[in-house]
Amino acid sequence: MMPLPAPTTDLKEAQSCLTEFGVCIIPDALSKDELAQARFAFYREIEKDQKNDDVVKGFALDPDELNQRLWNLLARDQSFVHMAEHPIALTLVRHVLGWPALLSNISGNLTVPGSLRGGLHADQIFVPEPWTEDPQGLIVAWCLDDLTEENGATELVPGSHRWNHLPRKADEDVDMIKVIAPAGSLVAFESRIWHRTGRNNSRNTTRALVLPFYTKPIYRSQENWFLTLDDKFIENASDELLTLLAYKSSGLGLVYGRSPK
Ligand SMILES: O=C(O)CCC(=O)C(=O)O
Repeated sequence: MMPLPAPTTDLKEAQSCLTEFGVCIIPDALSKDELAQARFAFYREIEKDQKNDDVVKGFALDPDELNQRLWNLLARDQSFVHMAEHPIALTLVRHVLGWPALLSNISGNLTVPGSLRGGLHADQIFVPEPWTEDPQGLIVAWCLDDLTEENGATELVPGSHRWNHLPRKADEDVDMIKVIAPAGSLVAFESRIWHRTGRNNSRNTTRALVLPFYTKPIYRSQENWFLTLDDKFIENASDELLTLLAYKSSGLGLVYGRSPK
């Protein structure tokens, strides 16, 4: 079985890891201050959603409602906007997908003691098989807490991008590796990689991940940005972010033949 690649802060090496293993791990991708702000905002939003009966509970890939998803992080705090357009993330996006690319979604996933493991899947679930040799998406997981042996670290199969198809069932029996990484790390994997949320066996440790998912520009986004973001947000967005949100576009998604912005 292919091991995980060694963590690296060298972006060229990280790109090679993505090509060879389908995954790369970059420690210290967030500064201490960035991590503290994002973590504070994440747990603040978790609390808010817990008090809000309108929030959708549960998610297709999750076996129960214990672990908690946080939707549309862009609208919740600037620290998540920063992650979506972070230069390291976009360097990897350009390497794997080319440019322009789209931000399909940016959500959070919190495992809590007792939450079970998620369903095995690959993220380009919307691409009909047979898949081509090039990935259609990239997930960039930002670790806001340490990912440990016990607290539900993401589990994945390095090299499974070469299999070029989805797992046939959510509980398929395959050897998986836990991604153990300190808070502040970035774990990126391309969309053909088989993976799942780990089971949180810890006594009292939660595990927060921020999960921006990017795709090639020919796919509809998971989040409907035109409805979920307000005008003020769009007025203040950078050109790169406007491209990622399909507000700056050519060929597709036009308004009377012009880019929306
Ligand atoms: O939270 C995790 O560890 C992985 C989440 C995941 O697999 C997903 O949302 O597609």
